[in-house]
Amino acid sequence: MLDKTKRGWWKSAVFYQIYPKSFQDSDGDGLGDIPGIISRLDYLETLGIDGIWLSPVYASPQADNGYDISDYQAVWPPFGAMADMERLIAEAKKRGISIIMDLVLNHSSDEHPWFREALKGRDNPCHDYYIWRDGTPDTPPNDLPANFGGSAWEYVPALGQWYYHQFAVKQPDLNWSNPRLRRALYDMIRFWVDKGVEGFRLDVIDNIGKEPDRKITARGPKLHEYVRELSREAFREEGLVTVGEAWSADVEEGRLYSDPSGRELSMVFQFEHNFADCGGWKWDLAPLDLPKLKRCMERWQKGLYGQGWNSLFWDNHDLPRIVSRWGDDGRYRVQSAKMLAAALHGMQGTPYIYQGEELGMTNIRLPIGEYEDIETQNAYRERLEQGYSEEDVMASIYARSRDNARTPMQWSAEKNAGFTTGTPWFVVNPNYTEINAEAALADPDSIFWFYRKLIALRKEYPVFRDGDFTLLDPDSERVFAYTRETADEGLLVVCNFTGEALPYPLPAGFEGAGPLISNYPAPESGVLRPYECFMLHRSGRR
Ligand code: TEU
Repeated sequence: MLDKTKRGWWKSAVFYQIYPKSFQDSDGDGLGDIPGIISRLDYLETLGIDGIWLSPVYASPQADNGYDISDYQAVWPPFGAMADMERLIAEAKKRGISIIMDLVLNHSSDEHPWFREALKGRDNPCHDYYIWRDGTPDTPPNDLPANFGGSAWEYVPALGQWYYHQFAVKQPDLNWSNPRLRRALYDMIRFWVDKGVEGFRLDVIDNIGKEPDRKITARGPKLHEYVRELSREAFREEGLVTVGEAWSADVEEGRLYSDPSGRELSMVFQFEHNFADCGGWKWDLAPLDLPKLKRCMERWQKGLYGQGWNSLFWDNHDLPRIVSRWGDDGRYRVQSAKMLAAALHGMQGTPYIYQGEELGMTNIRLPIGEYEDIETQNAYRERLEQGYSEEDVMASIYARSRDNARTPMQWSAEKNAGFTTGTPWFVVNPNYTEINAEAALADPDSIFWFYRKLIALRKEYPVFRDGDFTLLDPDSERVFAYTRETADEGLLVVCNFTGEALPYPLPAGFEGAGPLISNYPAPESGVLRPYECFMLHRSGRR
């Protein structure tokens, strides 16, 4: 168990993300819930993780699966009661697992009492908690688009005003320039800290300083001032871990968020690597550009070394399944899932495992009517309007829809993958009969046990946390290899990103180094087999 009284304990930690709706149902209503999570804590303890990032469980009309909050201090009843949340925090703590809650501070639901009050009139004290501009129904204040399609402005006839929403119409943006609003948010955070929550993931934190009149959405001029105040006022405890989700962050911004002085957050959660297979935005498919991915990783590894802290992740609830994306979810599913895990977990940063990633869960393909996600549905309509063919649009959705990550967790080969005894809220991937936790636990060569070993290695060898990073053979389009070095240790990570066997001479300095982990039974000198990966470890600097 990690000693969480140690400063910066989260630098040696591995977190696991739970998307509550799809994790485990306990009462047969087809929706995952908090008692269901509690029943799976032993499984997570076996995996060896140190904390859970819990996607939102707050009261919500669920227009965006809980990222539209109508009461920050209540649990959505289908997920359970406040007492269940308290039990989850306590039961997790017993197993050395911290609960990290998801804080959506950029916007609320339009069903939040603040917004309902705001609608009552311009003089209402809550009116200024949101962002309003006067106008007539036919002309929005400007042409800023919402992330989920359409205009970012919505007209309210009774007020003769438009309100700003960066995401769905039902997610009005909060006005961070109002000090009373900020205070109300800090008080709400303290409520959860007092309940024993040990950290927070901050949803789209890069948007809170927006200035819509100047068309600045992310990285507004007051962003870091706000983050520092938030940190001072709400995150006072030394041990709290705080994670800033920032799609807009480059390395320089990453350093600000995660400045080791602690004046902002513990770490940044950024997405630059996620664009290594995109023509432009996420729907524009391109083959993986491995040299681009490696250069991106190198930039972050070097840029934050000693000057900040990064999150390491392939998957989350907004991204497709990595084994389907950059691995091979057919013949080499097991090998490639392990290879991708090794490539990521060898780097500096705090790794996040998204539920089912440790089983090698895969993407799905559905008729458009069966997708649940608001972003997917809106993108489908908009891309058709923009003139893309139906076939193109569906190819993008199969590859990139957020729903790829949101199918129920596959626990066993029983009905509905053991997720629910009722009717699941969202389709279960039919491959659950083969890919499931029960089968993985029973097979010593499974992806699950490989992840467990990676997590254990990070705790055993300080080089995982401290080593500096050197990218080997940057231009190779097939192999991702790097070293990590401290004064006392050397680590070599080699990953074949292809389904072909390749000649591969061992880089100098690692002859005779001990094997730590690999996805083939025994090494074969001079070649890398399809999706082969291995890590070698050496004591002492070369
Ligand atoms: O995501 C931030 C965000 O920018 C995403 O909406 C992103 O544009 C999209 O997922 C790319 O596919 C966070 C949450 O993680 C996401 O689930 C929420 O929908 C969003 O904020 C709004 O709260």
